[in-house]
Amino acid sequence: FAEDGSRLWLRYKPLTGMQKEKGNTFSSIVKDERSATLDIASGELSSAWKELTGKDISSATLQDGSIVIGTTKSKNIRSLLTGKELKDLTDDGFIIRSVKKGNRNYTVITSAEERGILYGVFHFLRLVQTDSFSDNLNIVENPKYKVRILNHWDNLDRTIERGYAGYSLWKWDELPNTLSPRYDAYARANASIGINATVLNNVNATPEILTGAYLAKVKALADVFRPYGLKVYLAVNFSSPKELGGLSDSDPLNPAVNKWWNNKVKDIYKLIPDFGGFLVKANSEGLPGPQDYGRTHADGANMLADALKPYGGIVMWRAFVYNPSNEDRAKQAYSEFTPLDGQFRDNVIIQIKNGPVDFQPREPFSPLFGALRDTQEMVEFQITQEYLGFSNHLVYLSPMFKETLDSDTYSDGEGPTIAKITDGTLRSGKVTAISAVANIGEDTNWCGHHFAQANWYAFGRLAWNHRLTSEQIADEWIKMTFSNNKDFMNPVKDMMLSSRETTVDYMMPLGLHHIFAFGHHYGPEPWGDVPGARPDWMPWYYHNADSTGLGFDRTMSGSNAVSQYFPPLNNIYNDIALCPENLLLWFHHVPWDYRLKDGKTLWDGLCYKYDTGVRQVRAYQKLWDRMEEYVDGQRFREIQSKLRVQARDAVWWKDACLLYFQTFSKRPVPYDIERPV
Ligand code: GCW
Repeated sequence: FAEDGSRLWLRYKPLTGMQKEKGNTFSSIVKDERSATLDIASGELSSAWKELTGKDISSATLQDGSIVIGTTKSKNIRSLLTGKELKDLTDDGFIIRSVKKGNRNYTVITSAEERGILYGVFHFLRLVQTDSFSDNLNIVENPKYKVRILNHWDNLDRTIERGYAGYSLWKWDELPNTLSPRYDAYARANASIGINATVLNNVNATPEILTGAYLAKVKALADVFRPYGLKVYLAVNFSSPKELGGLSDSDPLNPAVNKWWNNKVKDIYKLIPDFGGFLVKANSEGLPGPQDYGRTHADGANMLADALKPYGGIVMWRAFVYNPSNEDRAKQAYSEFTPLDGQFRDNVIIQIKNGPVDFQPREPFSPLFGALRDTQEMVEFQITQEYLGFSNHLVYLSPMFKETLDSDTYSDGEGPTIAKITDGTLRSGKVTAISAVANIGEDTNWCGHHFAQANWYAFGRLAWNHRLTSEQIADEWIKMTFSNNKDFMNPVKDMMLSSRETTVDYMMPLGLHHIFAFGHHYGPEPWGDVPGARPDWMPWYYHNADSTGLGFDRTMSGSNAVSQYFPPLNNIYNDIALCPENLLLWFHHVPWDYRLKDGKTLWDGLCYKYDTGVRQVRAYQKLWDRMEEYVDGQRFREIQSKLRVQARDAVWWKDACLLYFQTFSKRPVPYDIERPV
């Protein structure tokens, strides 16, 4: 086995004992349809089986022990499963079933769509990898979201905005003629976790991506990805008609602009008949958009949607908009988008970051979720750890993703969680989607940190089924990626599951946010101030430390951001006694002597939180040191050295933040925590 992490979770360790005996009962892979996707599915099965059991099962004869794969139209499948059984399938869903016919046993893997067969095959292999397969399987799985999409913030010069795993995988200069083997490997990894869509380029998009030369490169990638069920989407710059087409403007109500987009879209579909659509960041952080011409987000999105409509394409229009103004940044997206509710076409979906500010270690959910009643909404998560220690810190993000998905918005009384609002359970949208900013780059291990692979994995698994628990996902991932030895599994799982809270503790506990160093967002800089710069990019804007206390007053007597939440949340967040303590400083400016629930003052509580974070990382180091015997040397050492960096950084965060805030609190650090130096 490669020890460099390049194989991700797709490791097929030789089976032993009972498992091996079970593995040996599978005898051949049978399919009666022909396609590139089916070839990938059967190829994966046979090469996996070779590694798992040493046995060649590539023969295609139908016999006892055959694995029969095919779409629901396949003759074999029709002879083994009834039409009624197949009716349970939707979209890319699959059935894996052990079927007895005569005195033969078969394992059937089927789906209405070809790509669903791939998902079924990978699911089946996952069962084998995690010790949970048998000859008595009866599984029906349908995905919760139709579009499960990665957003790459990859620039055309191969740098990646907020990317910490090397340069972009896309070698634009070599495309379309030379195809890196990693394009296949990337598509295969996504297929293994059900991801079926990808935006190749940065949302801070350059018009150049829509030139003929680049579209030919995009087509080459789309051709590689297609058999893996992975559809290509592009981020587009709203000014493209003007910048690229030489038009006098890019006004969405200008017929010449409409025509330009219609032609461009037509050209794209000529090259890529299954092209997915556009992702747009408009009128945000200096990017152009419809407001430049006095038009609305709906005008802009609808123009693109109309161009894409005849081909089945969609527009993912981002709600990440804010400007320097007197209005609290956390309120702006809601203020801008709620008046437009109901005005978007049915192939537009509004892509909303999980929180109202920007991927902070902890934010409340964005109040836009549930507030747009007649507009389709999707979540944007960030897998790349822009605000979570880059690829140096071990932070398992599934608990954070689930915190958002499981949040009750109370949009219609109790119950409408963000998962239910976005997956079509409560609102019957045509499009359902979920997205995340990728953490993937050219690094051999794909993600920079071996444990960061778990976050790519977790996003895919949750996009498929958001009901999975973070623990289940960690469990699968550890078994597949490292070992299923309990003495390794259990402690490592505990470390993963607590790691996000640990990071919140040593970076920004109690609802603190955005006190990062300006620009790169790696370390702490709560004191940061750039004279003349935008206030909403300065840490003091968010922490508001002064001699009376700490935190952003978003109550009714402050910015009143609380009013954007449905009752009872607005009242809960507004009331310092009811506000969840982990969001206290998000919603309140709290006196230094305010008593927290455990009786400590705010100042002391803050000190202990930072200290807990540091202690936890040190505990992770000790825990990992004990794991040497279960892991290959290379990954063991690389993780060990990353944990060393994380521990150093945690101390840095604690010392920097406490020393700085102490200049306002003027209180001593409690005697039993490590003194800041
Ligand atoms: O938080 C900001 C990031 C930018 C990013 C932006 C966005 C792609 O710091 O790098 O730009 O969010 O999401 O558009």
